[in-house]
Formats: sequence, structure tokens, C-alpha cells
Amino acid sequence: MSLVVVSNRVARARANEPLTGGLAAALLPVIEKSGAIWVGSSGRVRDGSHKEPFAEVEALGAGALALLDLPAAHYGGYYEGFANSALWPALHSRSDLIRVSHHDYQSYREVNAFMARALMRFRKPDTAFWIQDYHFLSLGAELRDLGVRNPIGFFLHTPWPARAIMGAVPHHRELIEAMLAYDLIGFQTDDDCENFLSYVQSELGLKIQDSVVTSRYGKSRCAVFPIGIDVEKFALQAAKASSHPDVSRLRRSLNGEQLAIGVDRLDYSKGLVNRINAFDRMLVLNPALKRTVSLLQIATPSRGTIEAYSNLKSELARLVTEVNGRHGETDWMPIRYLNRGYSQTVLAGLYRTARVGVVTPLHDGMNLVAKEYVAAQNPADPGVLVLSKFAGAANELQTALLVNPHEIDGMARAIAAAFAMPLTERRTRWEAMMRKLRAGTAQQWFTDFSEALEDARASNEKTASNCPAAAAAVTSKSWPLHLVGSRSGAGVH
Ligand code: ADQ
Repeated sequence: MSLVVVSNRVARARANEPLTGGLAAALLPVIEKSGAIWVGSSGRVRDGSHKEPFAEVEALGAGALALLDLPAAHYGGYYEGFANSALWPALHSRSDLIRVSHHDYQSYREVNAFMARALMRFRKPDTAFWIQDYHFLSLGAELRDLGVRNPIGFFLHTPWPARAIMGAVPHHRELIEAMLAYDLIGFQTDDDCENFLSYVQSELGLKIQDSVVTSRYGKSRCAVFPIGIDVEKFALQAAKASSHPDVSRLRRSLNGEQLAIGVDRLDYSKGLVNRINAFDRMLVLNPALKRTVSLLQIATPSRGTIEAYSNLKSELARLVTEVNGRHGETDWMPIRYLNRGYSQTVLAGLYRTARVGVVTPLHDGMNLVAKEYVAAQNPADPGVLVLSKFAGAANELQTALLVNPHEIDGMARAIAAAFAMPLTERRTRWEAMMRKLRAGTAQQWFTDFSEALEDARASNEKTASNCPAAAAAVTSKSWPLHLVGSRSGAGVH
């Protein structure tokens, strides 16, 4: 089986470049090894690309990376509009932040249809398509409409919320019905999978048996595949990074203080305001901690053209200034606040330097920062993870200090307890978390999903005649891949 993976954003294997964003960070190493073709947005738009999809293809490990210019007329409505101002807030249970127009939905569907047409060039008889995330909920249906009978799977990196919340998304029924064109629909946690099935049953009135939904497309299997990281690679990177100049400079600057670290995209789902409030509260409740601890919060700007994100950026900057003004001294500041990206190596070294990792999203599909923090620790003297119980990672990392991110005093107490935790308890908790991480790596996730997709399609073959365009044969238009060494090379039309 050859595999084509599709996501909005892709990543490149460039040393020392930040990989901000969980999907790209998780997929890059496994795709590099797998020989798959990874198709995504080039980040550029193009007039008239509707008629003639344009992509540059370059080598990526044993496979290839294909970068598409998306249609200029629909990009804003698709990306900033429907995907990130309707679906993202709804999926994170923030229906109050939904801002969307009818035009945005049309653009979202147009970009999904455009991507389907572009993918036809990569299709071979043995190709399986694996579509990633909420940007492409209807891509499977568009491929089926073009006559594709190959296996098509989908994985959602975000949570799936309670039924009533999805009802706030315009055109939700049409859209979620389109998702049933996928042979396999993967979620991060049992709760997400159950919420999806509950929606399908009550809103669409469809039959479900053993997590398999029967619809006009045939059968869709729903299952849970918690995403992981490359634990050993991260641990090695962290050990080596101790001597990196950025990491040594940080260590020297601490003057014996203990450090807590937070690393997030600047997103309202990550609970950053509550986290800063909790750190503030901890200093109020434990004045003796002043000058002995500090927080390094890295918050990389993301989706800055959307109002909810630019508002959050201003609010956080104001809040950090207030807290530093209230508790800081001429030679000590409680919070170091940075808005930039770091390479994975430096990040691994920063995690290892911090005694406490503070990962407190209000809602998160998984949260890879939690896993990276654990993997980066020194086995002889590991730090403590303070983790929101609303991150998917909390299902596996149960020996972290689990907190409710809405309860500021509780978080303040947990962070103080983490700073004070004795070595024996830190090691016991950390070792249990490492066992979980080793049992569920990114590679394992990739293999499990790919195998389940083959199985799901095989059992669906029997019902293939229910597929609207099932009879269509594989076209002879498979795209010859012209590999170019770099992005400056010639494009492939
Ligand atoms: P994200 O919401 O982007 O991912 P997360 O899982 O925490 O969240 O991944 C962030 C990634 O970006 C991590 O690998 C982290 O190291 C990296 N990163 C963050 N800030 C960085 C910085 N300043 N410099 C460099 N790297 C930085 C989505 C879902 C998550 C889910 C992932 C994967 O929202 O819930 O865990 O996909 O499925």
C-alpha cells in the first residue's frame, strides 16, 4: 500500500527551525521514515489555481512533500473563516467565539473540493489516503464524488465536543454527514469518539453498531488512536542540548532559582490567562517563594489576523506586565514572557532545565508539550508535570499533578507542590509517565492507524456499491512525481 497524507500545514526537516504546531511536529518524523507522500498548503495562494492545481514536490526522507498553492478567492473564508473561526472554537467548546459568514462555508467546501481534485494526480490503485484534522472534514466526500474507491481515513487532532456544541456550527449536519465518507475516523480519546457517535446517532439518526456507522457512503469505523512522540529521540536531544548556548545562558541566569516552563501556541484553548493568574496567586499565597522560583512562558503567535487571537495577545502582555510589576524586584522577575519559536533541540534543553512543566489547557486534543516535557527530563533528577485534566494527555499521564485549569487556587497550590516535591516522589511519578510514553510513540500511532485503515476498507468493500461513484475506475492520471531539491526548484503542474 502506498500512502498519501494530507494536512493543511506541512513541515520540513530543517535543522534549527522551529516546528510550532503539534500536527506538523508529530507527523514530520514518521512521514520521513514511511515513504509516504505528504500533501499540504504551500502557504501561498494563487489566482485561478482552481482550474489548474499547482504544486511543488520535493524529497522528504524516503517519500515526498507536495506543496499546493490554494485558491486565492477562497483561502481567507476557508482558513481564517470557517476552519479557525467556526470549527476550531466549536471543537474546543467555545461556541461563544464562533464568527462566520455563509460565504466562509462555501469557501471551506471549495478548498476541500480543490484539494480532492489535486489529490487525483497522486492516486495509484494501491494508494490509501490519510486526511488530517478539521480543515478537511469534507475532503473524503469530495474524493468519493470523484470516483475514488481507495481507502480514505481521517484523524482529528482536536477534541470533539458535546453534541449540542457542534449544533452551533452552521451547516453542521451536511458537514458531519460528509465525514462519513471516510472508512476510518480516528480520535485522540474515548470521550471524543463517544461525543462524535452521540452526535451521529441523535442529529443524523444513523445506525451505529460497535462504533461502526452505516450511512449512504457505506460503513465508517470510529476508533481511538492517542498520538505520541518519538520519546527516545526527544530524550537524547534534551541530554545533548544541555550544552547549547541558549540553554547554558538560561541556566546561568537562574542564580539558583527553580524554573517552571510553559510552551504553547498563543491560543485561547491553551489556558494561558488562567496559568499566569495561578502563578500570580501562588506568589501571593507563598511569599517565601519570591526570588526562589520563576516562570518561563513561551507563547508563539498563531492565527494573528483573527480578532480572538489578537485580543488574547494584548491581554496576556498586559497581564504579565502587571504580575511582574506587582511582585518583581530590581534583580528578579517572576515571569519571563517570550513570543518566539525555538528549534526542537533548544526546546528540549529548556524543558530539561525546568523543575516544573506547566501544561494547563482549557481543552486540548492531546497536547504534545506535556509529553515532550516528560521525555526531556533527566532520569536522575526529573521535574514535575502539572497537567490540565482537560488535555487528552491526562488519560495517559495520570501520575502528573492533574489540575482543573478553571480553578486558579488549585493550580497555584499544585505548582507550589511541584516545586517542593522530593526526589523520590518525582522519580516514581516520572517513571510511570515514561512507561506510558514508550508504549504509545508517534511511530506506533502511525502504524496502528495505517493498519486499521486497511482493515476498515477491506470490510467496507462489501458495501462499496452504496458509494455514490463506486463504479468509477482508477484514472490513468496518476501524477509523475518530479522531485526537486529545494523549493526554489521548478514547480510541478
Ligand atoms: P497544537 O494545538 O499545536 O496541536 P501541541 O500538541 O501542544 O498543540 O503541539 C505543539 C507543538 O508545537 C509541540 O511539538 C511543541 O514543541 C511545538 N511548539 C510550541 N511552541 C513552540 C515554540 N515556541 N517553538 C518551537 N516549537 C514550539 C494540535 C492539537 C493538540 C494535539 C496536536 C497533535 O491542538 O491537542 O496534541 O495537534 O495531535
